[in-house]
Amino acid sequence: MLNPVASHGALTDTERFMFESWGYLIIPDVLSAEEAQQCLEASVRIHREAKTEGFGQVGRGYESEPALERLMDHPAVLPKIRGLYGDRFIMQSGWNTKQPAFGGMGGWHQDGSGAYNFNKLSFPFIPLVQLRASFLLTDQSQPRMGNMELIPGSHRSQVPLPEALRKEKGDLPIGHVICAKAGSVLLFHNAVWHRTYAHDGDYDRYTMHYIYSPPWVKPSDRLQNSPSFLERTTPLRRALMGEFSRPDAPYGANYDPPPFDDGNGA
Ligand SMILES: O=C(O)CCC(=O)C(=O)O
Repeated sequence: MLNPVASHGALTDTERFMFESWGYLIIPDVLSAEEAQQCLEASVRIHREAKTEGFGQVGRGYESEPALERLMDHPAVLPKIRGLYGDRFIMQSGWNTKQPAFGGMGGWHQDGSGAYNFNKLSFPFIPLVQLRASFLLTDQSQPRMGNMELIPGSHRSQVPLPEALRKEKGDLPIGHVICAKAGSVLLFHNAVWHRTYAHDGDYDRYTMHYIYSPPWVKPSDRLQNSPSFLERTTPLRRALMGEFSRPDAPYGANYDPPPFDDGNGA
């Protein structure tokens, strides 16, 4: 199977071309087995706390779980976000999703917002507004392990996915079931058609999704940042939470970029 596999760290020209062509990249071995296990245990805790039943999404887990907080600015992934966005962006949300044991096929969709959908910004070429880094926390190296399934290049399709396919959840010869180990990251464009694939295992599958957006997009997993989280987290993470000061009216004259470790922010 062809795979748009990317390395850790800075976005290369080849990776940029792959991302633009397919709409996603797969970054293997971002987390060690031990780190993935810690994040998995954290995921179980936050879903238990939130009392999710069946398929469920819990936001803000990075505030209470240090293992998940560390993924917000992971050095294997954050440089790819910078490579695609430049230096000024925020982490718009962090959602932890559970695909339950023996969970069925999810519905095909593009990411967006019911309140003001992204296809109102531009159609058919929907802009990059939510760049998602999905950390796989359970093994998904074979199909039917609650994998993500994406349609390569569909973020550039001039026609929507036929309604019949979306309703019936049928298979599609161009659906790419992402097969990767726990600790791998899938990085994808909001407009790529995707769905959660079936899960035949007798255990719950967890994936931690971080969504990065331009700085003028409102966060979607929180109405306000947690003051105690801001107080104890790092300056870079505070900036990613949208905590920066602007010199004037919204974004007119720019603002200082987040304090990236390499000091190269422009
Ligand atoms: O974790 C998953 O299975 C993906 C969920 C999904 O497609 C989404 O949140 O848009």
